Order: sequence, then structure tokens, then C-alpha cells
Amino acid sequence: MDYGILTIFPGIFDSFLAHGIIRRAVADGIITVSVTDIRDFAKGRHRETDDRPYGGGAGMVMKPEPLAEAIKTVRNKQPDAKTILLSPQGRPFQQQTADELARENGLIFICGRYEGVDERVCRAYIDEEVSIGDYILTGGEPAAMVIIDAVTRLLPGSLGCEDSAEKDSFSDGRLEHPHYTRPPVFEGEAVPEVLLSGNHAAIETWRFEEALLRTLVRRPDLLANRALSKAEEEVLKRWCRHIEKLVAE
Ligand code: 9D3
Repeated sequence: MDYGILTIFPGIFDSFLAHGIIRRAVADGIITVSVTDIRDFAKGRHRETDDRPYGGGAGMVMKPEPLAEAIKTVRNKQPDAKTILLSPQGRPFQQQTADELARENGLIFICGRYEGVDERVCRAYIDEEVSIGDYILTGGEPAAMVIIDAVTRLLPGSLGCEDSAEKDSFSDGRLEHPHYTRPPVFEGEAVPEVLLSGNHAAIETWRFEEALLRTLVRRPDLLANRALSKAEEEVLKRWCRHIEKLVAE
């Protein structure tokens, strides 16, 4: 996967690219990342990348010329990449979006700043507009990192351990069960006995029920928006019967 990033703050990405799975993915040749400073394409003494909005109002708009020049240059090097504008108006990014993007050969991210990008650049140069959620950032750079992070861990070879990307939350529509490691007692709290029992079937059952309970309490939307498996239905019905008995007493 070849990533291109267009930004007026290229330095933001230095530490992101220098750590963990992303750094290893670069070192192993699983991804390439090219960061381009939009300001390098700005003309004039002040090399401005923004200007005042037509029609008035607060804030500035990204000027079309430097941005278009920067996009054309990066696209020339990555002709089959998909060009994505990070913006609050975009399609909400989800795990499914990460799955889709992981099938591309290249992704070019335009990190917006100021109030937004001149609409004529969006129309002519952008394949898709993506948001990472309903909250306000100061620019698209953190969003580019979020998406690159989520997509890269899906690429073959990037996690080392292939099945860890499949077993995690969201892929099966539940949150994860609680995790424990040594010591067996920490600040007076013991690890649940079943996890020390060596009974793998009992451990699997415990994990499944804990995951389902957590999802029900913390993220009921995840259960409401999909079909329940037979196993989930059985556990939920058993809990219902249990609760009804408690209420009746
Ligand atoms: C007060 C200004 N805004 C009205 C809601 C407009 C605005 C423009 C640009 C707000 C934020 C930004 C900068 N944000 C992004 O570039 C951005 C973003 C975001 O803010 N939230 C979620 N996903 C994304 S992706 C890019």
C-alpha cells in the first residue's frame, strides 16, 4: 500500500511514522508513506495557502491553486491511488471503511485546514470525502493518522500474527471480554477463577458471555443494528429469564 499525505504541517507525521506497527510496516516494505508540504506549491513572497472566503464570514479557505498543483504532482507519482479529502462533511469512517480502503493499492490523503477547501478543487480532484466522527478537529492530519493506522493493521504481514486482526471487536459485532495477566491478586482483586482453571471450554463460554454483557451495557447499538447469533440469543434469553425471576420475587 502506498500512502500519500498532503498537508501544510508535514512535521506532525514524523513521530507517527517512527513508532510501532507503522514504523515496522514501512521497514518491511508493506507500506510506503510520502508526505508532501502543500506550501511548497504556493507562489508569491508569502507562500500563502489560504485566502478569505467569497461572500464573507469568519475564517479562511484553502486556496485552489497550490492545493491542485500539489495533488497533481502526487497523483503523477501514484496514478492508481484513490484521493481522499479528510473533512467534517465526509462519509463517517468505520471498520468497514477500513476494510474497503485496505483493498486499494494507494491512498492519497488531503488534510484540510482552516474552514475548508475551495469547492472547485473538491469537485475536480477528490474521489471521496471522509470524516472520522462527529466532533470538531482543527485539521485533517489526525484523521489521516487514524485512517492509515486502521488500514495498515489490516494489510497482510503487518501485525505479524495474522489472526489477531480477525478476532477483535467489531469484526464479530461485540466488544471484547475483560483481559487479565499476572499477578493473580492485584490490590486485593483476584483474577476470575475460571481463567486459572485450565478448562478451555469454560473459559471460552465465560469470555463469550462477558463480551456479550459488556456490549449490551456499553454499546447496545451494536446489538440492535444486526442479527443475533443462535448462541447470543440463547445467552440473552437465559439472562431475561433470570431477571424476570428476580423481579417476580
Ligand atoms: C467552526 C468550523 N467548522 C464548522 C463545524 C468547520 C470546520 C472546518 C474544518 C471544522 C473543522 C475543520 C477541521 N476538521 C477537519 O479537517 C476534519 C475532521 C473533523 O473536524 N472531524 C472529524 N473528522 C474530520 S476529517 C477532517
